[in-house]
Amino acid sequence: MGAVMTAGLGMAPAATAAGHPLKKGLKVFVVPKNLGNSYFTTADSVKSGGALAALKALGEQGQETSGTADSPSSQLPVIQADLSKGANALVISATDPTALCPTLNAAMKRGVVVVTYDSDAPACRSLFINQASPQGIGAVEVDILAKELHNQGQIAVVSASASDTNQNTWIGYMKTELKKYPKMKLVSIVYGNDDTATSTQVTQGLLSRYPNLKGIISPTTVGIAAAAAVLDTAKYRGKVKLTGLGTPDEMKKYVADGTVQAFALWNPASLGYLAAYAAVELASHSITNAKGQSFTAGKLGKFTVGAGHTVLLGPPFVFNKSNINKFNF
Ligand code: RAM
Repeated sequence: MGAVMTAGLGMAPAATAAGHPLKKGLKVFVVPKNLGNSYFTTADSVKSGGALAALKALGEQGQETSGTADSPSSQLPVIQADLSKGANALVISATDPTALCPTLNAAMKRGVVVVTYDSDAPACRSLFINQASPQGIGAVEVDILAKELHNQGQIAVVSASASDTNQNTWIGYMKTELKKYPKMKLVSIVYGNDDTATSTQVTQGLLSRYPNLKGIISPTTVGIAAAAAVLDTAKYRGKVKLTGLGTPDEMKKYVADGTVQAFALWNPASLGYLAAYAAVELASHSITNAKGQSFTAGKLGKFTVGAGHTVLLGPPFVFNKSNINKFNF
């Protein structure tokens, strides 16, 4: 991978002392789309070196909270409960670009810091910590599939929920990238709601509705693992190609047996760690959310706020059988 910091997977530069006086003891709630998704467990937990590890190292009171479903109706009451517990900062993967905004904007007016990570709510946060460029994420998935399909055939998308900001943004860029491949036809987009059973059902539905389907892109770690399990049979293995965004641990088996050749992701723990640092920097008034502001995120090194009040982790990384066994998350 070289020395380039590939979405947090490469060698991190040594920590540099930024010298900002960061506040300690802040109540910081980390709110993934939902609980029970191993991607977010890695992004958030102390054990993996995610958001709660950064908060612990900084001397903050960090806690992960969310609902059980990937939906604003499940996530919003938890955010409201966090606020009533006196949250100083929230780090949120938004299940909807706007539904959380009345609550989050009211909280920001009272001085609560809101940082989004993974999935954005642009109208109601100070900073978005973006895992990788959305154009890059959309394009890499289409390009992997195009190569495997020799640029032709019917394809479909198995997404997360219909309201998730991140998947919808990436699907938009997939459509742009597909213009390069006029013989590849996107016939359907279905939603598994980041729930394994639903993702399994919608994948099976696609296969029965489109007997000529040649490829599936699933830009969600839950969706791709469920779709891979469906395709891992003699009937479909290698015949219906699958790519998207997955965790190496959940995909190793399917790469080993040929159900999947390649897929992409970033380091979720680095994403959570960076988001936690950004939230503490803002809550300590060490930085503002203005373009050009910079801060040191511990072991990950220095980051600078870019256009649209976003901080970028790095480019996505492509996993395949030659490298997947080097990763454990
Ligand atoms: C799932 C979630 C998450 C997304 C990853 C790729 O775990 O939908 O938001 O970033 O997939």
